[in-house]
Amino acid sequence: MTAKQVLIFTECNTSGLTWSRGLGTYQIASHLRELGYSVQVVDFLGYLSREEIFRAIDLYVDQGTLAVCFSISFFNPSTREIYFNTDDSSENQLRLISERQRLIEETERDGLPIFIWPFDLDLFEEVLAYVRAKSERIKTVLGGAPVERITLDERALAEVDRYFDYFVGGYGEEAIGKLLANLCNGDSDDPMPRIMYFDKNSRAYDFPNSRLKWDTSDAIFHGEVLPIEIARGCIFKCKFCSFPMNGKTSLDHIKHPEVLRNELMENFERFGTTNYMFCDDTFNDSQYKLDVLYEEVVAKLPFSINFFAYLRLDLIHRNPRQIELLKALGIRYAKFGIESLNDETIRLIGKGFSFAEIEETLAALKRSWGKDVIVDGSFIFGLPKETRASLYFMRDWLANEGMEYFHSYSLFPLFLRRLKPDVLSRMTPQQRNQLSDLSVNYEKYGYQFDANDSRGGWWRSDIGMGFDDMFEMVKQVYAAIDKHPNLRVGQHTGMAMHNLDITFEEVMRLSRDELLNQSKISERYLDKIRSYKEKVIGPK
Ligand code: B12
Ligand code: SF4
Repeated sequence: MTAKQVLIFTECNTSGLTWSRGLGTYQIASHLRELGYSVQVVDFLGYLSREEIFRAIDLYVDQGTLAVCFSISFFNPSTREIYFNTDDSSENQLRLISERQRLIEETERDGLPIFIWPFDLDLFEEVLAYVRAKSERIKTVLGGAPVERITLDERALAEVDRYFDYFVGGYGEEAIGKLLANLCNGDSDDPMPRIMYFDKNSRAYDFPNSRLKWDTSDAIFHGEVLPIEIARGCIFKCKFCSFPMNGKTSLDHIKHPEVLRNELMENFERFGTTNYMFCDDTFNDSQYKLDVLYEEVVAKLPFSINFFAYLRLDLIHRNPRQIELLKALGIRYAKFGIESLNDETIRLIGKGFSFAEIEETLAALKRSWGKDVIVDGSFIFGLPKETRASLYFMRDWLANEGMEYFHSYSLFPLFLRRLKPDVLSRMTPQQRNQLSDLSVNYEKYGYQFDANDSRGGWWRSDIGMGFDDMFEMVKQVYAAIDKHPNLRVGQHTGMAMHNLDITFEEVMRLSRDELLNQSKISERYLDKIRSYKEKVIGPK
């Protein structure tokens, strides 16, 4: 037993079909280990039975534990069901895997925010009581992407407030470091605030020199697809987007090339990893970053890498050299946040080009990338300045011509949060900073909410259409392309298929249905989860 222990429960990024580790959890764990804490991550929370959660607590929590944390960026609605299952038979577990996949798909396609408190709260109380029985001093901490949203929403906060001693919103290295130091020192004269937000002006955490060092206790599989950050933040500030480090200056927060080279080399040598999820909000937001990454990192590695990344298509249009450069870097799964096909809308939200230029750039990509890259298009139905005609046009174009360029789509109805003026006026500038311009000024953009509608995101706009109409269009596009021969298991899910030993060539060759029907995906997934559990919480 050491006196500086931390346990982090998390749920990896899962589409129900396959998984990849969520970067944020392990980034926090790696940072804390560097500070001298002994940290155990227990992942795949949604696949642990009640008995297994208690076993993990027995293994990793004792008198020396400072905090039990929950990292919830990728918690999903299906996490709930599994707790009540003690039946570990393959048949039952496979049923649960497909149930999980159905629930995730349904929730994502409903355009609901992905954060739905996944625990059965009675059980969660039992879990916390079990933790506290080990030592009254242990603190509980909630971290991860939805924390800002929860803490800014009175109703959401009220639901979970009593379970956590501390909430950390946004990038959390600085806050958790201070908090644990404070707990170690028993510093009751200088207590930490219960709710802490990331301060984007702070330079206390030296990101460019930081690296994510995986620990043996993380139980990384051989050849596992790993997440990595090349840079943090995004130089743009689109009207609908509220990522914590939007609008940064262009060369800020980029990791130094030798740090990246070392990270990639070490992952290769220890785990044989060559496949990555690039977690940058916009990977191609800086030409300098791409050039340095190629010249100083990738070209100097004794192996080549493959990766998934979020990209902006207008930047490729402005700088077509990126097409070949991205290919040389190793892009395999490209996800483009295009959002709209209506020129006025695109201009207003902050992605400045036209529909004609979109088509032109997609055609250029197709010519160059061909069968080497799987391309995903991400669109939002219902953004400002859309007209009825432009929305129907987008629906029809995506359902037909679009599939000549894309292998998959991520489609969403616009989700707007309704913020009451009194809540807004009570927010600190730091809290306001966590919101998109569209959520703060929705009236200015022509949206209204029904005062009696308790659901929060169900808006209507000045064109007489609302959230439900947008959701309907999303469903129509998905239904229209469901059997399209060009449809692939795309974006991050395609990349994560490598974790089930399915290669890029297979994902590219087989239509989505063929891949899902032929590859015994659930069985492969189940094998991996069992193997993870055995390594981290031991056999039954
Ligand atoms: C990269 C990324 C992905 C990658 C993840 C790759 C991987 N294996 O990690 C991929 C492409 C797979 C992905 C998929 C999805 N994503 Co995503 N993704 C992101 C993105 C752009 C960056 C996340 C990231 O890694 N950032 C870098 C790390 C360092 O930051 P971080 O994860 O936030 O971690 C920090 C803090 O959260 C905090 N923290 C985290 N854990 C803990 C724990 C403790 C104890 C503490 C103190 C602090 C702490 O400290 C960390 C380090 O600073 C974010 C947007 C954003 N900028 O946040 C969206 C985001 C996380 N994704 C989101 C969503 C919705 C999805 C999808 C559902 C989208 C979809 N429909 O397909 C899927 C998830 C599928 C699923 N069901 O699991 C949402 C999550 C919303 C939420 N949970 O409320 C976000 C916030 C985007 C958004 N729209 O708002 N995503
Ligand atoms: S939508 Fe994309 S490009 Fe725009 S601010 Fe957000 S991350 Fe940056």
